[in-house]
This record gives sequence, structure tokens and C-alpha cells, in this order.
Amino acid sequence: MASGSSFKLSDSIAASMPEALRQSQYYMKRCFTTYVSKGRRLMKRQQLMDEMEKTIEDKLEKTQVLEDFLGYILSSTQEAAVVPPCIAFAVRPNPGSWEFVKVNADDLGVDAITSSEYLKFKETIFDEKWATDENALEVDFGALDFSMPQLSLSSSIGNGANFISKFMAYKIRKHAKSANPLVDYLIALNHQGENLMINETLNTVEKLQTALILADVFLSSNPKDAPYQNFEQRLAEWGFEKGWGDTAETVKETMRSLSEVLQAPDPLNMEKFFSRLPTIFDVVIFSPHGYFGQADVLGLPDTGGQVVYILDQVRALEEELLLRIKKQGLYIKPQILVVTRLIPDARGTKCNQELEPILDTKHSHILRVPFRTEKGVLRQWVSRFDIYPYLERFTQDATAKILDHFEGKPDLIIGNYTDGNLVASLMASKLGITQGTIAHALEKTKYEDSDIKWKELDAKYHFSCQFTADVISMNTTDFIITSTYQEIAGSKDRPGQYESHAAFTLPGLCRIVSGINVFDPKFNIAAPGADQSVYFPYAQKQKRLTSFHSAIEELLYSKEDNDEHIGFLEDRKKPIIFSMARLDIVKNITGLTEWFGKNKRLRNLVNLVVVAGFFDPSKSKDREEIAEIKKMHSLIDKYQLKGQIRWIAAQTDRFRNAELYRCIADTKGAFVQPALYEAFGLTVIEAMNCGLPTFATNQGGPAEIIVDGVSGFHIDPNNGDESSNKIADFFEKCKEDVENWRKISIAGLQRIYECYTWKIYANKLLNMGSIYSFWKQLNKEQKQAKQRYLQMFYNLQFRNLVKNVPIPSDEPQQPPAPK
Ligand code: UDP
Ligand code: LCN
Repeated sequence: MASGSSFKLSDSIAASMPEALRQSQYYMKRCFTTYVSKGRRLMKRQQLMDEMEKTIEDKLEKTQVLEDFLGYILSSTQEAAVVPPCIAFAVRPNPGSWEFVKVNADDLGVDAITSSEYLKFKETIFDEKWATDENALEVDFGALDFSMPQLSLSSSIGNGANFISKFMAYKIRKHAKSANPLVDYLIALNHQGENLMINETLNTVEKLQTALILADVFLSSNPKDAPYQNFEQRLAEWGFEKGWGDTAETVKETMRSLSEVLQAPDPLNMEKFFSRLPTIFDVVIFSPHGYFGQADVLGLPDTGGQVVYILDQVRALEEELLLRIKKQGLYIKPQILVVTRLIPDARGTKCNQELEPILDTKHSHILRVPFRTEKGVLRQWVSRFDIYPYLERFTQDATAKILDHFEGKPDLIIGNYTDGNLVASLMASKLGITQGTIAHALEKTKYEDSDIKWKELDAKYHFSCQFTADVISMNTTDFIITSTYQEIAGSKDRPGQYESHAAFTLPGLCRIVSGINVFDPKFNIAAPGADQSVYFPYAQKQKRLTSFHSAIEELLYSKEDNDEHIGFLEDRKKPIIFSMARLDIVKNITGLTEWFGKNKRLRNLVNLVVVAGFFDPSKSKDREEIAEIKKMHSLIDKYQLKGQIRWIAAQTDRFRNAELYRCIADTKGAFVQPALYEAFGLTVIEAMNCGLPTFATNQGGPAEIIVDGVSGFHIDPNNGDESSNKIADFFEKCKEDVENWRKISIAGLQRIYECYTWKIYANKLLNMGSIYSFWKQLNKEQKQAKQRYLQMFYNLQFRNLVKNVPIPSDEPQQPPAPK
């Protein structure tokens, strides 16, 4: 960090810059002249640093400048737009905080500029005419956040529900009348028309407080475990309805937390009270794309962790709902409906079945609704990138089916990924239901400069639709569930996935000057887990699924190639490094194969086993997958890997997969997740749950899951040599002392039990559902104003963009020609 002579971190960059420029004018001038010398372009931080270093020959001077203000600015800059003679810097001193400054390389004049000015300046590199068009579409969602409180510290980002509890407690403490909306909210609570909690008798704070005191005295005279029915009548006389608890003790506890909230509010009681409120019974979870099923779907294109996540989520949520409802003293059956598309050409899966009960649940189902066009029902799978033309009609059809299924409105709608989030937004805003969204991955950050270069990529990926849909959903939803902090606000050096939507531009189409604010209290972190009845440690011998062992033995070690595997492992005494993922470019399975191929030391120490995709490109319909299959074959040839690699086709049985992780642990091997970028990384969690030491990408979620060197290791996907050597070092160390292996295995398990379980997740999610249902009511007017703006944006912009996405013909789909 810069010691920066006269610079204080509290100063804005633009304010400090003139003085700093004056102090090291010579180098500043040289440096900026170099930047502008190559003409218009966009520069990233590393380029800025490299070129700066080249301009200063003297080593000592270089260190001085780097430690000084210029070094600080450059190391905090994400990108700079160069349009000679000026350079505009997008500086990010802290996660979520941005400043934009423009420097004139000729006279070193400095101007603070707005995000809009920065984006316009940047656009001139790509589309000058549009950039200077005064009527270019500019969107500013932040303009409607006039009274919404915001978090202030980068470190609090992602703690939205907690912040809201604090904020509400503070408001009520300051003005008792701020509790009035809570009373109104409680009066309105009902289930299918039957009142819950309180009725009109208790329509003021004073009346409610008095009744709570009376009830407390009365309840104290009852045995703790007296059932609610024993005193229901008495409570009803004072204006209380069902929902407070199942026994005298729980009712008293809930009432006490409300009394505290009304008298001496504090965030803890606020959270406790909301966690007890009977607000959620029926939940809809949207996940339209892919093949959504319970068997034989994983590894199919676009069908991966999201499906696993949702099915596990439903089980955990149902369990938690049943517990809560029982504790509330209610006899209501919670229902969860996962709504996806029905695919008539289901390729042997159950994706053509309308209603399917979800295994290991009592009341949850998958509801499948087909995509319809003017030509009728769309029969085949379509890529998630081509899904936009069907979503509006799908929402209408699905809404009708859902209302029918529940015989009324659900209490909470959760969307998944761009398509599910948009559908959830459309339905939730139409019916006025509380909404949560989950991105799993926001595509924008996966492809460098995908916003500014959208025109090049649009034919293939339709990012114009995707990014537009994403900002609509982010702004519509009541709360956002993320798996990690980095998903929201990144790390010190890298912006988060949501953060990258704060200000961006699609030149020629739309300039989003304020897309989402990561300090908004709607953001919450609730990390998923892995099903621990399936993914349990290798050392739990009595639970091991030994019936799979002969099949796994064949899968790993048989010598002949067949439809399920190619390649073989000559020396079976070696530990195995294992990876499993969809065969997408970002998953970087080909990268791992190449690192392995190149690193003799690693090849001497271990074998490589990968589960990914197909071997025959003609079997795939996915354009990226086809390219990756071909690349895998060529790498195996190039590095002569046969004898040291086993390539296994996508596997769909999670029980067998779990046993496979454990069998890899038996070889004292490791799991390697080499993705170029991974939003969260369920395989990392699965492997760690099985006690398998894990090396995972430092780009994205896994960097947060694993504490490097303690509960596993980080690897840099952009530095293959370093990564493969790190893996080799570990195995060399383990060869000397197997304790090294055990230590990491145990620490990985500890990390999981502390932070990554579905039980923790379900609790957090239901608390969010409850607290944001009220928060939404509190901010009704502002929400409505924003909704109108969003509707206009959807109608005028999104619906037009959708028209550019081709609808495939009815013929069974052949592998598509590259677009
Ligand atoms: N998976 C599988 N078979 C495969 C590839 C992946 O069962 O051939 C499972 C894997 O066990 C994990 C999920 O699919 O549960 C992948 O989730 P992850 O978060 O790693 O990646 P995503 O595919 O969601 O990007
Ligand atoms: C999608 C991804 O890309 C993964 O990183 C996540 O683990 C998965 O969804 C589940 O959230």
C-alpha cells in the first residue's frame, strides 16, 4: 500500500491526484505519455503496471514510485480507457467502491468524472457515434433508491438481513410509532384466509404491548410443555391468533421477543421474532433451462450444479419448514414446487413428465411446463443462451399451473440463473409475492469485456438479452442469495460478479450507469452444502457403498476403451488426481490435462482421472463441448498420455460418484478443480465432504471455501506450471509422510462442518424470506416506483432484444453449425 507522501486514504483520488502528480511529475508524465502513445484502447491493471515499470529504468526509483501514489492508483485501477490525450481510470480502492478520474497526459490536468462520463469516454474507443449521441439510452436504477438505507463498510456487504434488523431496531428505538407498520403487518398475516398471530382487536402498539404482558403472566402459570390447544381460547379472548408456538414455553418465548422489539428493540430479538413468524408455507423455485430431473441428467449440457443445488435445497427447506411450522403450533402442509420446462424430446430422462414428486421429501414436486411458440410446443432442448424468446409465455403458463397446484398464491418465489430469475421477477411483481434470486453464475464476468464487445458475441451467446435480464431481476427482487462474498463484491483485486453490473455499457444499445449497488441490504450470503448422507468421509468404513466397488474398479483400471471410458492407468499403485465437471471451456478440464501432460514430475507421482462430457463430438449438441472434446483427444495424443490418464464420460449417479470420490481418497489422491472461473463449485464441497484433499481454482468461490494450505489448496488456472508444481510438491511431501495427506483431509472436513451445510443454509434462507416480506411492505412506495421503471425497461428494451434470438425448427436437433 502506498505510503503516498501527502496522500490520505480518506481523500478522494481526484482530490489527491494533482498534488501527487506535481510531486513526481517527471515519472507521471513519462508514464502517461507511454499510455497514450499507442492510441485508443482499453488497458487492464496488469498492462498499466507493466508499461509503467518499463518507463522507469532505475530500480530504486521504481520501488519509490510503486510505493507512492501512482503505484496506489494503478494497483487499485481495474481498467483505464485511453483516448489521447486523455486517460480515464476506473479505480476501485475497496470492494464495491469505485472512483472515476480523467487525466490529461499533456498537462497532467485531473478531473473527477461520473460513472456515466467514464462509460461514455470508454465507448468512444468502440463506437464514437453512439458515445456522443445525446439520446443514447442511459439507465440509472440507483436514481430510484432515494430513501433506501445502504450498508457503509465493504466488510459488511452480504449481511443484508442482519443490517435490516439493526436498522429496524434503531428506527423503533428512535420513534415508537415506527412499530405501527409491524402491527399492521401482523394483523394481515393469514393462511388461506385464516388469521395468524393477531387480529384487529390488537390494532395499536399499546394494545398489543398490554396484551403481551397479560399473556406472559398467564403463560407463566402454565406448565412449559402445555400444548397450545390448552390455552388457545384464553389467548383468543385477548386478540391472539394461532402461530405463536406449539407449547406454553415457545409461545412465551415468541411473545417475549416481540415485547422486546416493541419496548427496547435490539437486532437479536428482531431476528429471533422474524425467524418465528409463520409467513412461509408454499414456495416456488424456478429453474427453467437444461434438463431438470432427479436421474440421468447431470453432465448433460447446461445441467450441472444448479440441479444438484436445487434438489438438495428443497430437501433442506422442506425439513426446516416442517420443523418451524410444528414449532409455530400449526398444522399446515408446506409445499415446494420446482418449476422447470417440459422437454418432449427428453432423451431417456423424465423431463417430459409434467409432475414428479421429489425424492426424500413429503410434499415437494417438480412441475414441468413446456415452452410454447406460435408453432406450438418446442420439443427439443435449447441452450441456456438461446432461451429468451420462450420465457414470457412460459411465465404465464407456469403461473396458471402454480396457482392451480397451490389453490392460491405461493408465499415466496425463488429464481435461479438468468432465465429463472427473470421468470420469478415477472411472476412475483405481477402477483405481489416476495422474491429471492440466486445467480449461481453471472455470465458477464466469465468472458472478458463481454459487455463492451457484446456485438461480437451476441450471435453466439445473446448477452444483450442476458445482461438486460440480469439487471432487471437484480432490481426487481426483494433479496439476493449468494454463495460467497466474492460473488457479490469480489476480492481486493477482482470485482465481484454483481459488482461488475454496477456500471457497464453495451455500446450501441444501452449504458447502465447504475445497474446494482452491492451495498444494498438485499444481498445475503448463504452458502450451499452437499448432501451428507451421500457425500460422507472415506474413513466411515461401515457406511461405504461397497456394492459399487467392482464397477468403480472397472471404471478406473480396466485396460480396454469402451463407451464409458478411454485411456488406462498402467501403474495402479500411484495416487490419483481426479476432476469432474461439465466439458465447458471455463471448467478447464483440458487445461488440467495439459498441465499434467507437461509436468514430468507430476506424471511420475500420480495418475490423472477426469470425468467429463463425451468422447465422440457427434454425440454432443453443445458448441463449446464439441470443441473441448476435440481438444481433449489432441492433448492425449500430443503428450502421449495413454497409460497415465483415464477419461471417463459424464456420470449421472451421485451415489456412485460419491463412492468414486472416496475410492480416489483410498488411493491417497486429491481432487483438482482447475476452472478458469468458478462461481461456487459444488464438486469442491463434495470432494471435501468425502475427505479428499482438494486443489481448487483461486478464481471465484473456491478461493473462499478453502483456506489455502490449511483446508486444501488454491491453484491459479492462469499459471499452469505453478499449479501443477504445487500439486506435485504436495504429493512428494505425502510420499515422505502420509500424515501430510491426512492433515489436509481432516482440516477440509472441519471447514465443511463449520460453514458449508444445508442446515445452516435452510435456516438463513427462511429467515430472509420472513424479514424481506416485511421489509418489502415497509418500502412499498419506493418499490412500486422502481417497478414502473423496470416494467418500461422490460417492455421497451428486453422484449425487442428477444426478437433477435432464433427459434429452432421443429425437426429433432442436429448438432448445430457453428454460429
Ligand atoms: N456432476 C455429475 N456428473 C458429471 C459432472 C458433474 O454428477 O459428469 C455433478 C457434480 O457432482 C456436481 C455438479 O454436477 O454436483 C456440478 O456442480 P458444480 O458446482 O461443480 O459446477 P456447475 O456444473 O454447476 O457449473
Ligand atoms: C453453477 C455454477 O457454475 C457453480 O459454480 C455452482 O456451484 C452451482 O451452480 C451451484 O450453485
